[in-house]
Amino acid sequence: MTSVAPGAPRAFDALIIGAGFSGLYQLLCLRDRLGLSVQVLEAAGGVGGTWYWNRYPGARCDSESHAYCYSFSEELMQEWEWSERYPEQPEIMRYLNHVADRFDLKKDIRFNTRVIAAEYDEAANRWRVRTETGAAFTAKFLVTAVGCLSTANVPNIPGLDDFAGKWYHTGQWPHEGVDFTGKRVGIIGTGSTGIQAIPVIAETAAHLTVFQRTANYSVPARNAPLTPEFKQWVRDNAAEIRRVTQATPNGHPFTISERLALEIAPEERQAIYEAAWEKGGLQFRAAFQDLLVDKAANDTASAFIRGKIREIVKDPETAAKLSDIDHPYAAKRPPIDTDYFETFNRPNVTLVDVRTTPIERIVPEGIRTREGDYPLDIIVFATGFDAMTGPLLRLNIRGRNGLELAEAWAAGPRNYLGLQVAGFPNLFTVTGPGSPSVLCNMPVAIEQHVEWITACIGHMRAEGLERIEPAPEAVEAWVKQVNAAADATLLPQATHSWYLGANVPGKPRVFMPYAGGMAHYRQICADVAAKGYEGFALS
Ligand code: N01
Repeated sequence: MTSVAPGAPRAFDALIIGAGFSGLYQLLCLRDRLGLSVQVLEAAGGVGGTWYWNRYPGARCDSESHAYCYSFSEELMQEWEWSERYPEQPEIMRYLNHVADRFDLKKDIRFNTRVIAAEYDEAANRWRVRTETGAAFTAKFLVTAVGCLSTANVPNIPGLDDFAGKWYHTGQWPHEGVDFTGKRVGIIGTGSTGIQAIPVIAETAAHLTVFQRTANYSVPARNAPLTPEFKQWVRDNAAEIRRVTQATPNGHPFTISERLALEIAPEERQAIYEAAWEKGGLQFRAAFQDLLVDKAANDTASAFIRGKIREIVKDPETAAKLSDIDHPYAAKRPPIDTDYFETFNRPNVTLVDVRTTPIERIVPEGIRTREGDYPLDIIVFATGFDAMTGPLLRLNIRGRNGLELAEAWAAGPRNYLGLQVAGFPNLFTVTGPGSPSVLCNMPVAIEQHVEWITACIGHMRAEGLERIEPAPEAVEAWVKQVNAAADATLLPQATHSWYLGANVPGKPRVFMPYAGGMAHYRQICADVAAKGYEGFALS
């Protein structure tokens, strides 16, 4: 479906913004389980959310495929078969299109429809939503399903407009792809995205220059095709996989060891790290229970990975730059990779440390650092996102009495359970800041939120209630809990991470996701509902 022309507002029971993992399932729940009239407004030309936009070379999920999917439908779990240990971007797009078609969702989604404003009309108890094309919609309930990492952060480096070559942000990658053959390419950023893209770009570029500001840990992904036996095991154990993902703090299908890193002999610990390194993937951080709470324990993991970097990278100077990491392991979102460190052994790859020799400007021919010029044909910005609050604030949401969300959150996000903001009745934010979201395997966090929101709206309809919003005291208490949960971990010690908003100049430094664990959070939300939506005002 294409964009709609301006005209009289179209009225629905609920509007959902976004057609990624969250929006699709929220549509299914509100429409098919509650019988509401629902419209999804989606800026992209298709379903997929983050996977629609992030088509950069090497884009692949770091969660294992058998858990990076919906678990609400046994039939869906049985009929879909993933091909590799980690799903690649095109395969995730096929999956989400399959889900959308299987449940007949697309007929209620308006694509190419970017929301530019949403305002609460108190007298009518309706949200009034406007799109870029001037179309208008109203609904009692507004659900944002806009993702946490969907607002590209292109750094404001002087001279970009004068660059004579082409430049791209990984989160807004052209659908037709980019041909690097024979080109001098520069990439800025060594987060999860850069670490995935760098080895793939290096394969075809004439030369790749990597501009690294903060060195990063990475563990091999060990991606591989799934065997027929494993696929069968997944089908046979679907219920158990679901149970494990719902019971673990991070929503992944593996449990975290009970062992403490410092309670065993160094040789035994080394052997455990070696085995985890060989196994690969995000479960490296599950090798010991205390890696994210005890700095001395974390130092052992950190030292192990730095040792691996120095072993893999042949040039000692490059190895030193790559292993000079300034934060605890996994305090920033830990990447996993396929041949990332190995790529620096290629003759066509150069590492530039822009912490010691900062980028001064972009010139027509390339990038100028304090040390000199790097001539380039293409610049790739793997510079991340205005995370968590960015996608919500750009919707220009106004609540009661015209209160802007940007104003309510001027000092950082403040809400209750990451689900609702005081002064914004009937607005629900799927995986909003203050919820586990990005610290969790996302589909697990999404299903929990969507099901909670659905049950809440179902309850309101059953009880004849019209409005729900959090009490200011509940917000106050939750913000404290979010801060306390973060402070009980090493996560805030990575002072420049996007979890803290530190990657976007001027953004308030507030630890945004809830770090108390998904399973614990699920229980808190269930208890709140069981106590008649404690902390919310319903009327
Ligand atoms: O972004 P990032 P990302 N000059 O913010 C650097 C998810 N994800 O797109 O650390 C120079 O992590 C910045 O440097 P520094 C995952 O949750 C998932 O890589 O700020 N450098 C950093 O190196 C992930 O965490 C998957 O000093 C600049 C990099 O750019 C999140 O998305 C795959 C700079 C940005 O790293 C974001 O990852 C990929 C500047 N002005 C991503 N500005 C899968 O699961 C920024 N940088 C598949």
